Amino acid sequence: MRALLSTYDKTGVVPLARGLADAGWELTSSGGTARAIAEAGIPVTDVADLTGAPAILGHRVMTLHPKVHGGLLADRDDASHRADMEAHDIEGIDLLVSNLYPFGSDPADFTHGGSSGAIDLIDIGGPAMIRAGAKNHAHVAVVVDPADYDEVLAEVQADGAVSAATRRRLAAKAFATTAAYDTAIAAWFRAEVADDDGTAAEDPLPEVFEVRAEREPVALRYGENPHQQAALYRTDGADPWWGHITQHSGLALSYLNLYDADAAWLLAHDLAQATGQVACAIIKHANPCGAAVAATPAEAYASAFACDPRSAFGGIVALSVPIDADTVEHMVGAAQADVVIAPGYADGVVDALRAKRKNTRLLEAPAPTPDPLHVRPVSGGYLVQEPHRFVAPASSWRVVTERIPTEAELADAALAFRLCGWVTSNSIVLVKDGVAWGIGAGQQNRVEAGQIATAKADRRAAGGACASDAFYPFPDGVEAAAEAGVAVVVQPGGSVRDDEVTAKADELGLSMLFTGERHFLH
Ligand code: 93A
Repeated sequence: MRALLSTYDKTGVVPLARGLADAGWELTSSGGTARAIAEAGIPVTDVADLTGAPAILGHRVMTLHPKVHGGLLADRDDASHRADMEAHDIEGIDLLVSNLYPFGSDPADFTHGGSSGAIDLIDIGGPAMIRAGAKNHAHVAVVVDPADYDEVLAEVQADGAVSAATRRRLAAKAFATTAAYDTAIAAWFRAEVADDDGTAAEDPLPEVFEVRAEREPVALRYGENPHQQAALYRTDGADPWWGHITQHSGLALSYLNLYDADAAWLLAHDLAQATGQVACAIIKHANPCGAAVAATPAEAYASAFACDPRSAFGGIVALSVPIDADTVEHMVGAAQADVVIAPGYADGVVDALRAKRKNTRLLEAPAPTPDPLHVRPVSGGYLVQEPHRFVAPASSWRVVTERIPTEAELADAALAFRLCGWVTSNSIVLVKDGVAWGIGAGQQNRVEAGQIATAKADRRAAGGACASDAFYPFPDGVEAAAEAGVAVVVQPGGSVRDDEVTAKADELGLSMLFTGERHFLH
């Protein structure tokens, strides 16, 4: 049995080679991989000795040879293939172990065979072998992920070969990997071309978008976690905002980048539309860690960032209006964002941001269009509902306490309640003067959501508003709000203990509003 090993990421390759050699397999390997294996004292043939052709063109042509591809593609059950193998002295390859040049990483860090630069990060020989072996999975096992080495070696040690079922599974993974690799390259080219001629990439993105999310250094490789494969699909007939992105700078988009960018984009637009002001939202793990409305983008950004600077690191920043030079001054001094998304960038802004944060993905996107339905997967199916929306206007809310809120408090209450609807339940949001100062997200009880919001706000919401996405079942939630120093509490109402909760608000000198509308978000 013969294995061909050609890996850029050499993780685990030596123990795998040793195991294969111990099981009696012959090993062939490309230059650097062969060196690593030979240095460990394991017998290995350099692919150049197999082909009789040295690596040429600065290693651009190394494994691209009929003896390699013949060995990978030959159907050993086909007499004519066997005759060709015989005639051309081709030996079958039973196992291919390969992973690719880290396209999408910094070209300055890449030197391989004397070549460097973005173009030379495009691996040609590796994908060709992977696709060839995966096509011929009836005879060849293709391993593209060091995480699969142990399982493959165990099968070899137990049975002398890799099973047909494993070969099939590995082939599917192999094609997913090369597809993701090529879509990352295509995305990079699209951005380069748009950059060159100064136009936005006008073509909508392809049906299957370039997201098989990202693993550094190989772009667009996985889903929420590295062991999950992923892709983004467009619903038939939908024309989502992300289909019209122009990416001005930064790394390729990952699964979570897109998920969080969607949340940020929808929230920024909803707040802008609801308040008539400029809105900024900063998202981490699908929840806002900052949100503000203001007269200018610089002010909105600075306020949103001030909410929770620690959490904003690596976040997704969305602004409802184009980003101007003033905003950039705040941004370059603030924690790095993974993604910035805006309807546009003033002259020089992209260059200024790119110079400071070359990895940050700078996206220009049209306004989001509402989906007619909200679809969420559950095991074996989908839950479908009308999309989340706010129906009851603030004018319909009821003051239930002795104290009546002021106009300014009402405005803060309206923003806080709106925001609460965009925060995973149970959620409590504290707002003062158009800025969220405390966001408590995703807690299993409302009191702790309030405590988190109160701690984060650190008295900065004093005199402002506290919103709860659902009713307070007990008076203790109102006590947490009072500790934040807010003047008004806004909540749906509807608990069997509404009287007790209202009495507590009266006792603490707070105003309280019932909206009559719950805004759970899961
Ligand atoms: O430059 S290439 O596209 N030309 C090739 O013929 C080729 N064959 C394998 N890159 C090629 N590879 C890649 O080299 C593999 O995909 C792998 O990432 C890397 C392993 O090279 P080495 O063994 O010399 O470290």
